[in-house]
Formats: sequence, structure tokens, C-alpha cells
Amino acid sequence: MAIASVYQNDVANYWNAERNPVNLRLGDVSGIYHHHYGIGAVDWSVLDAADDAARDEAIITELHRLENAQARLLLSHLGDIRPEHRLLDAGSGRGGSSIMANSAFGCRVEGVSISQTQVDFANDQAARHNVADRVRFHLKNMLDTGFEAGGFQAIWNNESTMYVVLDDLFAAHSRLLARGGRYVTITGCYNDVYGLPSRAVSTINAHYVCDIHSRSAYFRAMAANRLVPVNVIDLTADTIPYWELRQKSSVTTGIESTFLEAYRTGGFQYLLIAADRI
Ligand code: GPP
Ligand code: MG
Repeated sequence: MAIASVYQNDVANYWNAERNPVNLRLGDVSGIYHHHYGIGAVDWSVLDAADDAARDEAIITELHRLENAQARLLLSHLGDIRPEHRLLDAGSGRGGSSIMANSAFGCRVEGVSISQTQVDFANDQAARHNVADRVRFHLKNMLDTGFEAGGFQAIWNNESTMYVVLDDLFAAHSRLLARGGRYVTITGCYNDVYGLPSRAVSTINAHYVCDIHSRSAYFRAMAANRLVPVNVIDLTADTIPYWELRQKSSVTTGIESTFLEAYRTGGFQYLLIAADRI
């Protein structure tokens, strides 16, 4: 059973129903569909396009470039991945990161999601990209995949850790990773220098049906599960331009000003954490 709780059923319902243009129109640009945000400097000349339609198209293309850059950064932290390795994309969404990983490394990738709609969409994408024999998406719970212990050289969560209890997640990942394997997450976390999460963080939680963890919770749960950080990168300043451009786009969802407030006030951080499985 992929869905093990009332909460997980709520999450699956959200993703089974989700059709946001900010995800589908961006994915249409290159046929790589993501469920994460973007990083890097914006080319603000996109705002100077000749007419409204051209400007709209240029903004969408630019936002998609930034989300691809985010996925590329994550993949660049997976270590020395070879074609014979197997990777796990935990919370694989519409499959973009997995398909990019196969393209970068030539390896097998398993993606898991508790949304049947996402799994079907992602498998269809793998077929369209002619990689269905190497990249497969499964209706599985990332806390209990049933995959064999030690079978993965690397595992990542691209903005999906806020849907699970971290101790349960890292216990599961630790079991699945080969010794010396790599775990990478890009995530939003609240900054416990300021104590409990701000109202903006609570608004983000309500918007996505998620539960953003504190920064310290990641390191505590990793240390308890044989995952030793090798790289921690604060991407907060790098993701703010994505949100500034998104706020000016035709594909806003209403959460843009909340993210900008959360990041600018310092109470919320966008982090990459890479860890070795010892
Ligand atoms: C973005 O997905 C990620 C999440 C919903 C998880 C929450 C992430 C945090 C960093 C708090 P999406 O691409 O489907 O979101 P949107 O539709 O807003 O683009
Ligand atoms: Mg998105």
C-alpha cells in the first residue's frame, strides 16, 4: 500500500488534481516537467519583448531555464555516477529530475510517488524520451519502497522532504543506499535561529499540504541514520530572482509574495544538503 495515512491521502489528492500552468507550461518548453523552483540570475531582458504574447513566452522560457538549473545543481552533487549504478528519486513528481539524471549519467533511475496521476504522467514522459527501459516510475511510498537494501548508489529528494517525518525518511534511505553512496536534497527549511516558523512558513505549509522542517532537524535526523553531510549550500539568495520573475509572470499561483517575504526576512531558507552514507 503506497498510502499509509489520512495525511498521505490528502497529499496524494493534491497531486492527483494538480494542473498548475506554472508547472505544465514550463514543462512544455523542453518536455522536462519539474515540481521544484529555480535558481540563478534572471535575464531581465525577457521583460522587454516586443508584445504581450512574446513577453509571456519569454518569461515562461526563462523560468524553465532556472528550474532546469536547479535540477542540474542537485544532480552535480550525486558524486561519480556510472551507467551501471542505480538511483532513486524520492518524490519524483512528473519525472523531470529522473529523466535528466539518466541523460547525464546513463544509469537506471527509479522514481517513486504516492500520486497515481504523477506516476502515469512520468512513465509517459519516460516513453516519449525513449528511456522507459532505464527510467521507471512507481506508485510507492518513499518511506517503504520495498526495494532491496543497499541497491542504490545515490538517492535524492528534490523538494519532497516536507511531506514526511525525517527520521523515518533517512532510516529508509540509509537502508537503501550502498555504503559510500550519496544522498542529496534541495529543500526549504525554517531557520531555527529565529525559533519557531513564521506565519509565512505556515502559509506555505497550508498551500501545499506540507510540513516544513527546521534546519536543525535535517542534521539531527541524518546523524542518527548514518548520513554524514559533505556539502551544505544556502541557495536562498539564488532562488529569490526566480520568485521575483515568477511574481511578474502570467502563471502566478498566489504564493509568490509569501515565498519572497519568507526568504527576505531570514526565517526560511532554501538549502542543498549532500551527505555520504557511511
Ligand atoms: C514545488 O512544487 C514544491 C513543493 C510543493 C514542496 C514545497 C517546497 C518548499 C521548498 C516549501 P511545484 O512546482 O508543484 O509548486 P508550484 O505549483 O508552486 O510551482
Ligand atoms: Mg513549480
